[in-house]
Amino acid sequence: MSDCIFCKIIAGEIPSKKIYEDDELLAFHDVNPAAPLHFLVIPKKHIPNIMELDEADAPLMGKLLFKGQELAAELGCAEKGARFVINCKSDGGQTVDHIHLHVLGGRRMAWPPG
Ligand code: DGP
Repeated sequence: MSDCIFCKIIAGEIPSKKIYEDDELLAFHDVNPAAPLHFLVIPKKHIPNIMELDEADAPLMGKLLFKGQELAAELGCAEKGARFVINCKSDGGQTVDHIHLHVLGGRRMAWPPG
């Protein structure tokens, strides 16, 4: 999608600190980290938010979640864990309309979120 920041990151038009890439997924560090480790995993397919997933997207989202787990473990969170978050639309606090998994680690998280 031409005006989507994350599609521009996928296309290389906006730089990012890339962690992982394959034909379906991209992972990169969040520009505004909320924890010592904070990265995003996104599908290359432009899906605006979790409410707009089709059933056919289920394998892709499973792969995305598993990649988030693998990368979190590789980046030091295997023992103590991490927070895995997908914000959705305005009440969910979503600011970029391209579905993304936040992975936050390296500190103890509070619950419930604000
Ligand atoms: P959300 O509020 O769930 O939509 O989170 C969007 C996140 O995306 C937010 O934590 C900041 C991050 N972000 C926004 N623009 C950029 C960017 O240009 N580069 C990177 N690396 N992260 C971005």
